[in-house]
Amino acid sequence: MMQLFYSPGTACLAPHFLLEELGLAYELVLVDTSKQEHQQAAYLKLNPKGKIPLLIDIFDDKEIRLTESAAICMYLADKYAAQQNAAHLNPALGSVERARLYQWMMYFSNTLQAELLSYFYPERLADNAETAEQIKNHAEQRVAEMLSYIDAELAKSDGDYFLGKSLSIADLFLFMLCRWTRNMHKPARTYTHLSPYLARLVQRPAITNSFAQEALAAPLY
Ligand SMILES: N[C@@H](CCC(=O)N[C@@H](CS)C(=O)NCC(=O)O)C(=O)O
Repeated sequence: MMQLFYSPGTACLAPHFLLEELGLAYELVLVDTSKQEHQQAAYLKLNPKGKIPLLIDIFDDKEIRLTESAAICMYLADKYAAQQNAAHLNPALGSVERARLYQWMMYFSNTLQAELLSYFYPERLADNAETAEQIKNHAEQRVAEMLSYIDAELAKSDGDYFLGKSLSIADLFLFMLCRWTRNMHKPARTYTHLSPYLARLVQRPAITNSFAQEALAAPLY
């Protein structure tokens, strides 16, 4: 059976939401980052980067070990969305919607997520606590600018979801990143268009089930 290695609330959340949306059978394997389990030999053997998440699946009778949250979402949607009657999660290859999906998945993962990692791990970018604090503050300001941009883009949607009328993996990925801003001075839930959008998403059974399975308590986003 497919396995998702997770630590509550981390970058495993988007793949977790997606596994639930797709209604797939999978096993959740806890690798608790708060106990440094991601740095222990057993996990490093599977994922030498020592990061969460990791997905293990069987592909053409061979085991595939996949890392990078966004890539895992794209892989799962490519492989399973049509099969699970959820083709809407993954617009057709070669379509304008698919191009827009690529654009947003890249922006979310290599720009917003990267900035959030600077916010959460500023000490890795600094030699002392004072500089780390500055880095954290600057990262928070840049995240706020990005959320303003995302909020304005969301306003252009002609439906309830980021790419229009259908839920896509971009929504699941963005929800995860928005959740990570919940303790900032200006969290994603306070933006005009993100506010009702996140409130709608959080009601999806796939999202509530994932939160329950990861034992995450309110505030959820
Ligand atoms: N780009 C990677 C980032 C993975 C990542 O940094 N995960 C964090 C949890 S959100 C982690 O493993 N942190 C533990 C550490 O860096 O020590 C992805 O999206 O999968």
